[in-house]
Amino acid sequence: MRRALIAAMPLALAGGITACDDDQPSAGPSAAGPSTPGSTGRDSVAPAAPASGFPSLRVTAVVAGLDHPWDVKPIGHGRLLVTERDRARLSVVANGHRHTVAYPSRTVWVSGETGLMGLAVDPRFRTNHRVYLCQGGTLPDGGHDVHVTAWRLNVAERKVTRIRTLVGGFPTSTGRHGGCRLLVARNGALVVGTGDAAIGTNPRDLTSYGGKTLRLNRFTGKPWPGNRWADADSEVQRYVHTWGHRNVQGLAQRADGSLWSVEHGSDRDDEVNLLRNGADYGWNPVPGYDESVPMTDPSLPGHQVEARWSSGSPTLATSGADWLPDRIASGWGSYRGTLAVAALKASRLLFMKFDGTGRLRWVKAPDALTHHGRLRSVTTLPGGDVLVTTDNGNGQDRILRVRPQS
Ligand SMILES: [Ca+2]
Ligand SMILES: [Ca+2]
Repeated sequence: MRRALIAAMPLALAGGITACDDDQPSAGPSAAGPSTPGSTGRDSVAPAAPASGFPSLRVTAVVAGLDHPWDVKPIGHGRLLVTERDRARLSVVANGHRHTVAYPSRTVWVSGETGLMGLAVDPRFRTNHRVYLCQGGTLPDGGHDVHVTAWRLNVAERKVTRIRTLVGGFPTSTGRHGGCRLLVARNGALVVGTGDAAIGTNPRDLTSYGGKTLRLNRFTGKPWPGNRWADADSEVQRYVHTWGHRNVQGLAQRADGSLWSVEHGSDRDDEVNLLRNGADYGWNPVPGYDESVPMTDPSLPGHQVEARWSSGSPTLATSGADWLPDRIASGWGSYRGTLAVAALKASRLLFMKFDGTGRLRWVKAPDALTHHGRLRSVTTLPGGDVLVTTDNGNGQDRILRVRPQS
């Protein structure tokens, strides 16, 4: 695992580091990364995917006419809730049609990669109608933050009413590296993945919300009692679940309960990480914002957790992710139980097979998901189909539904 990291070093030392960006619209499909994920980087140690057992995939558009959709979640009866980042628009999609939900879009601070981002639906939505949104905001002093707010969707699904802001004051700069992914874990905790706001000291500063995953009570907004530093003097530190991240763009919980994150690399090494309470993921881009440092730097004090998958160079700009069903009856064949990861720059969907210990076995990027441009978020539906959002802008974006063909 270490070998490929070292192999990537001369690139960094050669200077001329240009931060990949990540989230800047590029040339779309033509900007695709390597056609065979695993041809570079640490994943090269993984065996090739099995030669057979993969069903063909049927990809259909659920809805079109979106602009940078950031997250999509089912709310029952085939209906979907979707956020769009730059328009700061919240919508319900039903039967192929979209309607706008009344939501105070004007209060959202939209800048660069920040706007209306992560979305989570309460597990008890059917009775409490609660949803959670992560958005940029403007502070009373004119500065900006990123914060997470609980809302109630009315029965007609036409408007949301603010319940309370659960946690906020996440650092910002230009809007770059604003996070922000949400997940309600099966233990009931709300998990939040943040970005480092392109401020070098944030990831290792346990009194900053930047470059972390956080866990909190989704009703009270209080830090999750199981957090490693739940009793810390620092209010912020009580929320910290993991630290040393660059820009967490994906969160997913495996059937075994383990939590996984996805983040963008700098000019190399996008990462998929297996999250452990209190652990350090090794990003420390100082002094200033020095992106030539490794995505996981073991020379830092203490133990830094290596990624479970890393892109090597070039990056693919991996973003949202979700686990596929593990049931044989799901029809996913050899894809079942894989982590499906959307890639923006590489414009594809990566299916990553990890064994029960979390070791990478193989990666496969089927052709059926390489013709849709940049892909941002992945949501596995209760029935086993997968939703993927495109991120090409200009009002041309769609939510795609991916279904294995039997
Ligand atoms: Ca790392
Ligand atoms: Ca160390």
